[in-house]
Amino acid sequence: MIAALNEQFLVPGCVECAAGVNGLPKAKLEHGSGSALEIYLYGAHITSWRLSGSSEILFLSRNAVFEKGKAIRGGIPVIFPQFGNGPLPAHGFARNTDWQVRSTEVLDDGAVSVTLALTESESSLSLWPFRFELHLQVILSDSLLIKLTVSNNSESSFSFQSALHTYFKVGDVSRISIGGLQGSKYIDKLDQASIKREDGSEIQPTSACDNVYLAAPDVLTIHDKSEGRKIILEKGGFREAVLWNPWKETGATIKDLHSDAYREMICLEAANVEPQIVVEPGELHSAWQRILIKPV
Ligand code: TA6
Repeated sequence: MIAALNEQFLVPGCVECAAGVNGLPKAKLEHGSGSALEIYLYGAHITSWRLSGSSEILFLSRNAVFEKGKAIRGGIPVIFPQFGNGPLPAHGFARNTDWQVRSTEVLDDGAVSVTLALTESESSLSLWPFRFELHLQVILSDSLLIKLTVSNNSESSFSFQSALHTYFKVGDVSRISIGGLQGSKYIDKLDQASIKREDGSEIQPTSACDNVYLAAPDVLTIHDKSEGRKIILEKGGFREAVLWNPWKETGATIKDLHSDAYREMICLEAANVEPQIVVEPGELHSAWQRILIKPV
């Protein structure tokens, strides 16, 4: 399978497919700036991104399970068509499904691009009775741009939720601050889903948090004092932003999180949670996030 993938999609020095953990196929992307990324076809799941000479930017649990039927813990899970719990499996089925490579190329500006696709299957139709096509385009340069397009190939409209559930690696979660959310209304999922308003200009997590910021600003930051860097998350077409850290007690109940993993991770997620996005037959919806890293 790997040989066939490289036969069709190898871009020497830029994109190469390889066997990852447990033999699961992945694509390795390399950019001239020294930036490198890995994405598994299973779940179209980015598991690693690092800049030249920098440490890993994404958190990946040392207990992550690379097996069909279980989402990889960390990296950037692709959430579709449901966010969180509901009638479908938690966070939907896209992250637990094999995607197909659709294209690989070097763009005019030298950025390295791979597009993965997912369409309905008997399994997805049994859960969610709609024909669709997802495209995840990953564009690697000295920043990371990810575009998620949802096409409705059904005879009727459908509504969905989506997210790029990014796990950022941090030096020490007690020494980070999240900026850009001041004044935003949010659902506090740890306090009976009560609606609150963020009054802090910089959020410094000191305990478990699970907040869905509604119609959140499109430029957010994570200041990681331990790593001496600022992570900038820009988004478009994703209205919400989700901030999550399970902290010590809940973290200890999550089997595929290694011990005390909460200390070295923060999830800041571009998402569409509520209201759901409605797509008419033959129409599509696009959303994107770009992550930039600045030394501070
Ligand atoms: O995005 C935050 C969240 O919805 C939390 O409520 C928590 O459940 C987290 O996602 C992880 O979900 P998972 O299904 O990957 O364990």
